[in-house]
Amino acid sequence: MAENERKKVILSGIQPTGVFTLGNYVGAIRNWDTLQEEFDCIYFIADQHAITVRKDPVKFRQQTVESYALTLACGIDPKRSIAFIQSHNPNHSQLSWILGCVTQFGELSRMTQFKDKAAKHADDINAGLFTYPVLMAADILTYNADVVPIGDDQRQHLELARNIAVRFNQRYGDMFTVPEGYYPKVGARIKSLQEPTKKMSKSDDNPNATVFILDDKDTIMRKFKRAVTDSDSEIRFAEGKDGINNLLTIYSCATGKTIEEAEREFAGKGYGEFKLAVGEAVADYLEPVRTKFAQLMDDKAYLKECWTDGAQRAFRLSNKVFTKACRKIGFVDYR
Ligand code: ATP
Ligand code: LTN
Repeated sequence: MAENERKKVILSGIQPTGVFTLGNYVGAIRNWDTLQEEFDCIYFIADQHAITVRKDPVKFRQQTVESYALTLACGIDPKRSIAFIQSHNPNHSQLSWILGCVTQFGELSRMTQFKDKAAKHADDINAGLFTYPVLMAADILTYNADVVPIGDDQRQHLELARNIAVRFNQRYGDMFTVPEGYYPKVGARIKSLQEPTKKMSKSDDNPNATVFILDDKDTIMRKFKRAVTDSDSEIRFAEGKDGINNLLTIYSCATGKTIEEAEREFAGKGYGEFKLAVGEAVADYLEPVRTKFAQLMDDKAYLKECWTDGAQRAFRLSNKVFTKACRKIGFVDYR
């Protein structure tokens, strides 16, 4: 790389809404880890996004700390990357206000996640739930991030962030980098083990639907044994075989084998045997994360040191962009 060429900036966030799932890990976080080699990476716990749904403060604080520890346990190196907690850097919400003024009501009304969450929490359809994608755009644009690794469900939000960046640039002159999404080829949408047409989600009410990355081996095996399949008996990836397709995808992600290799390995074998093999593979795959998490949670002082340093570095970086955006729109300079 030439000296004057900057490394690309990668940025992503995850909500501290509970223990991360196998879906979060495969669809997002394990890619965050690999990308650290090549890029300048910024990763954060999106606690401001999480309060769009009502939370118990004590539990929420604990979950935010655990989520931060989990990202480190999943391989994020707080020295190589900037790893912090969103609310520790005020520039996100400051820029969000500005971006909200170039975002249309109609655009936000079309967000499917808003419609889903509004239906699910009909007694609390707050303004934050509605403007959430603007805050997400600010998260990304305040660092001029080039690439955003996310799962498939966040595609629409990223598209909006791109539109906001383009519109701002047209109105006020070149300012923001228009970010690209980075979606894993396999595993961009891991499905629920119980309803394999739905995505695997942290907040699913059915405890057998979701594998959490801190589940012990017995729990993982039990969940896979109960996974919904189909009335056919062939282990192959095909239209209409959602349960088996999901298990093949999970097996492929956990072992590094391709879907075709997995199909060959299990040709002629029964669903029961296959489910056990997927369970074993996932338990082995997640074991190092559990061990590392336990070590990190034993050292709160270290965690605090990491997120404080992360927030300071994040603030310095984002402040350059934020200050420039303020000038562009005509706010009076005071520095
Ligand atoms: P919630 O159930 O609270 O909505 P979630 O499980 O959808 O949570 P998020 O914090 O919204 O998790 O997502 C974190 C990251 O994980 C995002 O990049 C998202 O795209 C990705 N992700 C979430 N669920 C899946 C899934 N089932 N498969 C692949 N990636 C996923
Ligand atoms: N909205 C995302 C989390 C998130 C995010 C971001 C992801 C908040 N800000 C910026 C990428 C970039 C979610 O719920 N998964």
